[in-house]
Amino acid sequence: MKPILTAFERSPDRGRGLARDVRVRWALEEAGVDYDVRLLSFEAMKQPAHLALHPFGQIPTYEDDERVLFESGAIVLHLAEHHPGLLPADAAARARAVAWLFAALNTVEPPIVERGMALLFERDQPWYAERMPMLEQRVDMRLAQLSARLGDADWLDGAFSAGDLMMVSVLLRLGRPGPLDAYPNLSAYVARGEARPTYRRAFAEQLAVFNRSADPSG
Ligand code: GTB
Repeated sequence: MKPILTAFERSPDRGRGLARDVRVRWALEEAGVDYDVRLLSFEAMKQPAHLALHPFGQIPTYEDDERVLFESGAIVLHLAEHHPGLLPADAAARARAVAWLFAALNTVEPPIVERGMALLFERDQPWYAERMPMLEQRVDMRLAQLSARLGDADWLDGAFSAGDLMMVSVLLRLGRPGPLDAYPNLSAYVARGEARPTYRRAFAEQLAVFNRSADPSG
């Protein structure tokens, strides 16, 4: 059986590639694994059939002959561990690549999500104007640190790895124009990730899903 990924039937980002199935699609493309997609409405995500796969009723999930996984980080790590190309062979370098994957998810993504949620859902709140500079500053602090570490390297630690795949995916959530513009090396880093044919295929696949949902006759 081909692995099955779950994704939004109609992504609220309107095909901008920001939902977390895209990072898994990208990892599948990097791994050279052909896959099927089960598309879900918000309602279907909360039904028992999907809750059996994902305790929080979200996408993405990943199923193959032997396992069902949820959490985009766990899925990407699983793919990276079982296919060549996303983790270095050397044990110490491998551990560092995994550390970058966790850093993307646990250190860099949370302030980015917090800022994104405020921009989307809190604009009408009386405290929005007061809170926003703090959220921007938290994102900027991480970008400054990441920029200093990346320097003029192409990738975070040697060759492209699952850590870069996840970091680029997370940074893409900032949108452009946006906070990345102050960091030319990070902007170039994200552009390098996006330029990979594997990312382009992953992006195109999710966009095709959105376009079909917007025009089911087309
Ligand atoms: N920690 C989990 C993981 O990494 O897999 C988080 C999974 C998650 O947040 N899934 C979201 C979801 O299923 C979709 S990706 N939400 C539905 C729900 O919780 O009921 C998050 C997302 C959603 C929308 C946009 N957007 O429109 O721009 C971007 C990202």
